Amino acid sequence: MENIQGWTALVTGAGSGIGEACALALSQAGARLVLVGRRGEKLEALAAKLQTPAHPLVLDVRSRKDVESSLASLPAEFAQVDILVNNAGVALGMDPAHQTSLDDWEAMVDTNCKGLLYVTHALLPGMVQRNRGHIVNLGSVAATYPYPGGNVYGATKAFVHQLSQNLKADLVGTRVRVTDVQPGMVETDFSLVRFKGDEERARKVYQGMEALTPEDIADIVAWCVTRPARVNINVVEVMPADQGFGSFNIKRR
Ligand code: NDP
Ligand code: 8X3
Repeated sequence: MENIQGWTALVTGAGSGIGEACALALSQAGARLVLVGRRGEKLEALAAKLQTPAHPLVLDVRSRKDVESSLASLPAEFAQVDILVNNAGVALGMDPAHQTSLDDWEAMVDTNCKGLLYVTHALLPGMVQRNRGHIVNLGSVAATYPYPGGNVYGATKAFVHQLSQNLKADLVGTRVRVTDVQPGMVETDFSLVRFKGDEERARKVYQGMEALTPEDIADIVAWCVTRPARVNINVVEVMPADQGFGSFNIKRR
């Protein structure tokens, strides 16, 4: 088992949901944490709960300039990032493609794809140089299974999947690992954000079924990064027992 005691982990979107649970789990496993997100108060509150040193970093991953400068000037004790959890991500809207806002599409691409790239590009060379690292990307079942209204959100997660596989291809022979964790329904603020603060609509998504918890996903992330160094978990797809697959949607006339 890989002992990550004293390693440095950077989690994007650490202020809530899956990111927060991952930060807690990695701290419990002994890692110091860089906590990235846009709401400083959430990051500060989490830092106060962790048992290991933590550095809250207010940062919008969509800003290439800010990502580059912030990650190049991390305090010395957090500068050598060993574990990157690319978790920050959004789904915005669930309307059919011809009725969506281009701003929403662009925000999803900017966050889920480009933001993830900026952070990865900043941290990967150091991991390779030190010959130690693990990038865990938060993908989704939406990368594989289409659903009505999933249009660009699913496409961004397909990007995350293929990028993860291609990073893995480039990193063969190094001790830098890459994992794509693809959850189904996890009860977080995800749907509240997707439906722009409509609490009633967000609640209905998880009504009458038992969704996964952020801790379920954090448990998987912690398991992936603590496998022996020779083991690379490429992909983990996970759904609630209460979630399954739909049939083809046939329009009959
Ligand atoms: P949350 O909305 O709780 O978490 C998303 C986090 O990302 C927030 O903490 C948010 O913080 C942060 N974030 C969003 N945009 C940015 C940005 N531009 N820069 C920095 N941080 C940002 O939802 P989840 O925990 O559910 O989502 C986490 C990841 O898991 C996402 O990538 C999502 O796509 C994925 N996922 C979620 C599933 C689910 O059912 N919940 C299923 C499959 C995958 P802040 O607003 O403060 O910046
Ligand atoms: C989130 C899971 O099914 O809502 O990525 O798209 S789903």
